[in-house]
Amino acid sequence: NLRTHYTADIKPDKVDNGQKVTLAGWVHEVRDLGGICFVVLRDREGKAQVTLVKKKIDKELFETAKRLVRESVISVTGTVKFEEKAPNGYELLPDEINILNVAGSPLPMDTTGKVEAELDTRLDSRFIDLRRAETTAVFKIRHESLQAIREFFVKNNFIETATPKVVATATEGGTALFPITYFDREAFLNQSPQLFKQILMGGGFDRAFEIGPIFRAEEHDTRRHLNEATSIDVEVSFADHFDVMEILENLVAYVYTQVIENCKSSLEALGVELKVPKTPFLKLTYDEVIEIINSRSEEKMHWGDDLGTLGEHTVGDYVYETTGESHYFIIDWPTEIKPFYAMPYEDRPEFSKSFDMMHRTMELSSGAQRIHIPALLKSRIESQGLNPDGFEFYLKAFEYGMPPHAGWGMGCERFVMTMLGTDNIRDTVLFPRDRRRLSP
Ligand code: ATP
Ligand code: AMO
Repeated sequence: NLRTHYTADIKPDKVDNGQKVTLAGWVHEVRDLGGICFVVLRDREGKAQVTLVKKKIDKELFETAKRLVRESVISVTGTVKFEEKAPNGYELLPDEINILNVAGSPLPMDTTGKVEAELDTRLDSRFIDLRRAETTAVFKIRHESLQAIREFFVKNNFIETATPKVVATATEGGTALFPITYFDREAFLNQSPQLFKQILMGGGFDRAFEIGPIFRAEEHDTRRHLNEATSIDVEVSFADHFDVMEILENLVAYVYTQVIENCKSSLEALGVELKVPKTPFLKLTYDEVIEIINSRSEEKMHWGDDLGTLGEHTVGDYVYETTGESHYFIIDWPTEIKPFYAMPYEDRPEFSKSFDMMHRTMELSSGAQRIHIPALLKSRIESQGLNPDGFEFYLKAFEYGMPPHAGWGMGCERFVMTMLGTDNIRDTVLFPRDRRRLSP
């Protein structure tokens, strides 16, 4: 048996004092004090101190321990001794140390946290970086978030779907496509499940969600853009934008609750104290947002402009100062700056039934009630300068009984990033893809 327990499982309520256990992991540190040698073994869940007293132990075992190379993989069988002075309240008195693989040295980066590595170095050596407790913590929380998101959708009667990532058309104007060769034709990596999730509404799925990759050939190099991101997508029939905003804010609050409940040690490792956002989130109209920006910021904004980064921060700060909350919605955007599928208000068609869900620091999600009337949809595609021929497969679904529907998409990485206050979106992806980075 290479392992019987994780280091974190050795607790008085689970293991007896004096019990034999086998731990496995990496050599975090070796401290040879002459008469006594401490080996710190690290696994996914934490660290354990292996204590070897020279006078009491087999000479060869003591020599093996002393000579262990940092970050080598070992398995240690020994006796548990609960000991208050030891780092986790116990130490392991070994009978056997099994070296499973020796690590080279010097290491490409430090794992002890004594030397702060650059993000680029960390990403280049992700296999080492992931051994750091802070990095593991981010991905445990990302895992818990996705788990909670699925749970929320299942509880709320959604069907999980998977739509193609190799497609023939664009969906989101403004961001570029990655072309690929598909046999003898040109195809693209999908920017969003948008068209497919709408077709599913025509198919009667009623409430559908998807968690999957989206690809955007955005050339800018920012702290919040990736070229491959994970999108959480939702579409709901017989619903308007207000209905799906309510689903979104409840989802956000639910995930925060679950992470607080289930990720205590990860949050602690990151020094993050989470507070569940209060629902319902504040809703500001686009017009109110212009007023806030123009009265509080140097950057002037005209009707029909998209929000710049400075504008986003001005409004985010305003909301935070007045409500103490980071999340809010911007609703009723000009129809002309939203994608073709957003439903205009019947009585004031220059405004659309669309929204962005914002965090104080950035946009987290966009959504809208969709156009379900085929003639209107076709004319909106044309007036955005797109060719309806490319959308034939999509438009067809609207001709034979498409219910009114609404939905949204939220970037998983931005969600995790804002939750944890991470500086760079690349910290929330195992192997980020950006303009420069194509491997690992
Ligand atoms: P979406 O997710 O809908 O694309 P977003 O918040 O990512 O929304 P985009 O429209 O993608 O915003 O990108 C525009 C934002 O990115 C603007 O806020 C702009 O300030 C910022 N931006 C665009 N190009 C650059 C760049 N080269 N350097 C820094 N920031 C940029
Ligand atoms: P939008 O283009 O606003 O809307 O994208 C939705 C959300 O996806 C995330 N996101 C990104 N995250 C990291 N890097 C990127 N390059 C990137 N691009 C997008 C953001 C963003 O808010 N079809 C609509 C959604 C809908 O209406 O259902 C859409 O794609 O968090």
